[in-house]
Amino acid sequence: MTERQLEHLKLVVYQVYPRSFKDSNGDGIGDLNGIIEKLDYIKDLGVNAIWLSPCYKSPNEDNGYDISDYRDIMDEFGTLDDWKRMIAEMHKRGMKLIMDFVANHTSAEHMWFQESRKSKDNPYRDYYYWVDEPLNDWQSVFGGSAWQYDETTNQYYLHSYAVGQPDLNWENPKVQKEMVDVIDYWVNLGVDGFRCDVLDQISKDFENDLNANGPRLHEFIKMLFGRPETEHLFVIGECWGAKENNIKLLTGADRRELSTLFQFDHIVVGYGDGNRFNPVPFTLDDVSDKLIKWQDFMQDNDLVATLFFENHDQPRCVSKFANDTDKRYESATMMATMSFLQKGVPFIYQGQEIGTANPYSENIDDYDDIETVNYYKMNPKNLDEEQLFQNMNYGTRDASRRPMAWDNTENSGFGGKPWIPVYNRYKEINVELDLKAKKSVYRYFQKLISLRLENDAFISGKYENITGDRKGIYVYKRYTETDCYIVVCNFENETELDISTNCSLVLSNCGNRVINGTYVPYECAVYKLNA
Ligand code: TEU
Ligand code: CA
Repeated sequence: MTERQLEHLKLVVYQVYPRSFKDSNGDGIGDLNGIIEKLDYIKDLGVNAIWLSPCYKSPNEDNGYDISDYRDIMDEFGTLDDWKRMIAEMHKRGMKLIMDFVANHTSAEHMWFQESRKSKDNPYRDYYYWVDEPLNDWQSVFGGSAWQYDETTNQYYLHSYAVGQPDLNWENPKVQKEMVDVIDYWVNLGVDGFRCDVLDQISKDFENDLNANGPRLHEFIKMLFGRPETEHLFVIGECWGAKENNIKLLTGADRRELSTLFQFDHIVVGYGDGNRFNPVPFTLDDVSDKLIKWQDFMQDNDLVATLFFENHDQPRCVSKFANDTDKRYESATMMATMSFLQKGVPFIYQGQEIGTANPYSENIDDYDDIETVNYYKMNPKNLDEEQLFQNMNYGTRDASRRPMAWDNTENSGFGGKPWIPVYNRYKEINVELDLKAKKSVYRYFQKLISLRLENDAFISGKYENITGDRKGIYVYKRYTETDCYIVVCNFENETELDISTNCSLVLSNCGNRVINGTYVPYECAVYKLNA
């Protein structure tokens, strides 16, 4: 590992989805001043970096992932001056700011696209992909053909996501230059890194029918991030399609591309054919199998991994993977322990630190996510209403987008009447209550993070899976030449453990215990080997 990689392994990132975090002016929409109000809350968790989902100008067809101006702030969120105050307040507290960078597509309302669609000889025409007939049968991730007919010029344009999210044509050198300029604009304003939305899609290969990981991907990424001006950045690529060989190329320390990437094998467990609205049975062993595979691979190749179970596109992990009722505290803390003490960079999604559970609704008006609403309208498998809503509740992205529950007052302490309903269970699961609770998820996260940051075994130390052929439990080691820790994460059943070691307990979610014996459902514990 290089010095730079070791620096990155010391990061603990908290993701803020601005629309749903904190509304400071009562209009029902989270905003930048709301984030500033809560910086101490975030900081107290022990994190040292914030990934902010898009806060740029946007018509919000896909909640900010459709950008109409890369250089300005969405009106509802505030102004560029608010943003400057926000980053200054973060830096004052020793927290880095990682901005979201959406390079694959713009909003259809972006000036480039407004111009582009006007005529075939418009100077912006080749900023996007225009064709006489669809080139293939690619489907939009949000449903329907990825090719949209446009009357003005009697041609089709490509949109891998919403109709209002036309894909940029990265083969055009002008597009490359524009996007490099956007990066430099924010770097000059002091940002510390970028999380790059669906980055593997910026290079496509139409001949071989690939809408991601095309032949020029590495070249494009180097243009963005392989320059002296960008050397200091922490850059994470969202790369759904990255396979082993490509991951080595994307994140190799000597490659000047990405610091790390999000990879989703452990996340799509439970999604039949990779489809979030197609629940299939699974066990936590299926999940830990994926974690082990990627831990081994990333370590063997000297690469920095990401560690996460939640983000703004995924259900709450206690609900999807564990128990969000009587074992909610145990589930939330065990899942965190299972993930965040492994080797890599932990990412906490807002609300995960209080064990937020999925909401439930069988009313379409309670949904906002374009992917979910389209699924409902299209009902591709012709399901009856009840089954349809069951699938929606299982996979909807809205599950993580309801307003952060700060307390049990009106609107869950979020602010004005929110743009999307509050969490059904906010009176029972909110920040104020959790902080006071005997079993506080937040307090456990604090201990977990400080344990991680204060012991090099969890940073540069080696990872070793020692689960063996045991089922229903995940046991791994983190160690340096001087220290060794054993992390035990039990799943939904009681499990007997019998390991011959001499060690002492350093953290647990079910009280005092020793390493051997019966673990109760969702119990976890961390031990330090005695010298
Ligand atoms: O997501 C990429 C992506 O393909 C999936 O997460 C997707 O949201 C889909 O749900 C798979 O079922 C990124 C962003 O994280 C997401 O919020 C955006 O909607 C999307 O890109 C488009 O910008
Ligand atoms: Ca507001």
